Amino acid sequence: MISSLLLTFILGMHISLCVSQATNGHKFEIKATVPLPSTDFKPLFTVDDSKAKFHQCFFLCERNQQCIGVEICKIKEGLFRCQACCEWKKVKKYTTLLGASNCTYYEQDLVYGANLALNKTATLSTQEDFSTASSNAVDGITVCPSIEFVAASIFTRDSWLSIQLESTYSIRMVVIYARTDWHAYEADHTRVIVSGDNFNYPCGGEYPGPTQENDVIDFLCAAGTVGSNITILKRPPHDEHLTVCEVEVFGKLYP
Ligand SMILES: [Ca+2]
Repeated sequence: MISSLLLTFILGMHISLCVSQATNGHKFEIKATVPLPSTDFKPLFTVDDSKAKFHQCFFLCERNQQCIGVEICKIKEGLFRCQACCEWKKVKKYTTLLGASNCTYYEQDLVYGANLALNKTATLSTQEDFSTASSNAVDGITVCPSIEFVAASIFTRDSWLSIQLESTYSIRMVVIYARTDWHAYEADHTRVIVSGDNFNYPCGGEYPGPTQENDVIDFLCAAGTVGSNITILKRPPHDEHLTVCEVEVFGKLYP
């Protein structure tokens, strides 16, 4: 039970290094014992409270489709901060050493199934170069060391990349792979929109960057996000390229 997990860490000065915990069908595993950098995720919500109430944070997380994990940090004696993860989050590996810091990040062990975007039809608002075709975003190649591997728009504003899934799905997560070189920043300032019929659903909020080489960004969709079309929308303050290496989409056939 989650209460045993919390009790373990409440009783110690440091958060316990249990490998994993199963709670009501949700399995949380420790993924970091250092604070998650603020540039690596956007929390769904933050709660500062006494340690006695942290079961509420896990409770709320388990009932929120967007919530894949919970970071708990000891701010000072008797005051803890819970950050529920996430609107979006970079996929990274972090230190998991006992006593590395006063923070522990737990993430659920989730299975998302097949990539719905693979080899589907994709469209770019504009195309930077003959080689930077929209199809490069859905070809299954997730390592892009140079321009001929990527899907890229011209240098402008409000560029977009659209992927037609051919059927309607309840969308759970959209993943953007950045370029594998110093141009990775061209994935900054992106939003994900799921659309179908007359409805548009934002998924994961705005991702501002900064994007580094090899970054992979998960956009988590709220419950009820349904559609047949995925749009990666670029909203930079200045002209920029929209460049991605790959986009993956996960969900279930709807209804
Ligand atoms: Ca690709």
